[in-house]
Formats: sequence, structure tokens, C-alpha cells
Amino acid sequence: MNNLFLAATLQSGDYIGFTFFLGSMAMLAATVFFFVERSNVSAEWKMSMTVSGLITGIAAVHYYYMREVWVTSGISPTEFRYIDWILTVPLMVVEFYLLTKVNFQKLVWASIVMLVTGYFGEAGIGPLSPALWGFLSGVAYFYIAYDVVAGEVGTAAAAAGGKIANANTLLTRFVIIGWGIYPLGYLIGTADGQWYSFMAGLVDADMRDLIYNVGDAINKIGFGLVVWAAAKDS
Ligand SMILES: *C/C=C(C)/C=C/C=C(C)/C=C/C1=C(C)CCCC1(C)C
Repeated sequence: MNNLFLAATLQSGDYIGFTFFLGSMAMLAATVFFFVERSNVSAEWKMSMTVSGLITGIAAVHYYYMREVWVTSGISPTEFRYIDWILTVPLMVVEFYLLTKVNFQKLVWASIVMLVTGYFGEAGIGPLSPALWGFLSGVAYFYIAYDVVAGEVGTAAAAAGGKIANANTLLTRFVIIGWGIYPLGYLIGTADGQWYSFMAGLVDADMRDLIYNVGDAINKIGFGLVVWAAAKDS
């Protein structure tokens, strides 16, 4: 059987599998939208639109692979997941730079720390427990959230005012609420044998992928739409 037929092995009732398919299609559609709309915004917003399209485009390709892993093996595609994130999350940070022109190096490093420690925790690599890796990841996450709300980026956006400030406020909501749901998926997925193993009793460990899939769709497409709306407004 070739891959085309394997893709058809999505089982009825495999709701998590559904979200992998939905994810790949939604990311693809969003990518087309952002690149087409790029020609309908003024020059200073074109780079932001390009980055929005890259974020969903990279995710669309990863979702294609993740869907394949899921429907053929039922295994959580942790490696593809984190490779996607390590490419797309720094690009999301770049969106803040394109709005505010505040140097983005610290935020890019923080996002890399957040994701590498998260990967070690999920893959069970290195000397720390998943809880400790997750804690380190959480510290980096809070640093990013603080910076975009009240740190350098937040201050610069407020000073710029107008649609820059508005767009920044909307993006920070995604970071606080939208990104905030990922640790929940992490706790569910790594609960087995940990002190928070009660989480495993509440929901199936597979729910991790449902949370990540829904989170990615909201955050990646939502980020791009905020940028697009601000650009259309100009
Ligand atoms: C498009 C992908 C996005 C926006 C991914 C964001 C991922 C996170 C904000 C992950 C955060 C994590 C923690 C804060 C602690 C536990 C480990 C992670 C990596 C799940």
C-alpha cells in the first residue's frame, strides 16, 4: 500500500485523528489566504503577512506528516511536533518585532529554551524529570509573556499607540490564553509515573494531541488574522 491509501485509514471515532486532518487543511488554507492577501496591504505590512504565511505554511507541512504518524501508528508525533514549534514559535516572536521594532533576540532565545526543555521532558531525555523540564520551560514562557505585556515589547507597543498598540494587545492575549493551554497538554501527556499522575486518571494521555492541535490552529491562524486585520486597517 502506498501512502495515499494509508492516509485513508482514519477510523471513525478517532477524534484526535480528525483534528490532525483538520489541522493540515486549515493551515494550508490560511497559508494561501495570507500570501494572497499580502498584495492587498500596504508596503510596511508585507513582511508581517509573509511571516504569517510562513508560520501556517510550515505547520501545514508538519501536520501532513503528523497526521500520517497518527493514523498509521496511533503514536503521538512528538518529534515532528517540536520541530514544527522550534521553527514557528520564533517566527511568532518575530511578528512582535515587526510591530514594535524592539530587538527580538532575547525573545527568540527564550522561545528556544521553552521548547528544547519541553521536548526533553516529553521525550524523557536528560537528567531531569518531566516536571522539572516543564518548570524550566514554564519560566521561559512567563518571561516571554511578561516581555510582550509589560516588558520592552509591551512598553514600545503602548508608546506607538493606535493600531500597533491594539494589534500588540490582541497578540498578547494569544500568548497568555492561547499559549497557556499547551502546559495542560504537557501535564496530561507526561503524567504517567509522575507526582501529578492523577492527571492521567482524569483524561486519556492521548488528549495531549487534541489540546496541541486545537491550540496550534487557534494560535497560528489567529496570530496571522490579527496581523492581517491591523494591516487592512492601515
Ligand atoms: C504554533 C505553536 C505554538 C504557539 C506553540 C507553543 C508552545 C508552548 C507555549 C509550549 C509551552 C510549554 C510550557 C510552557 C511548559 C511545558 C512544556 C511546553 C513546551 C508544552
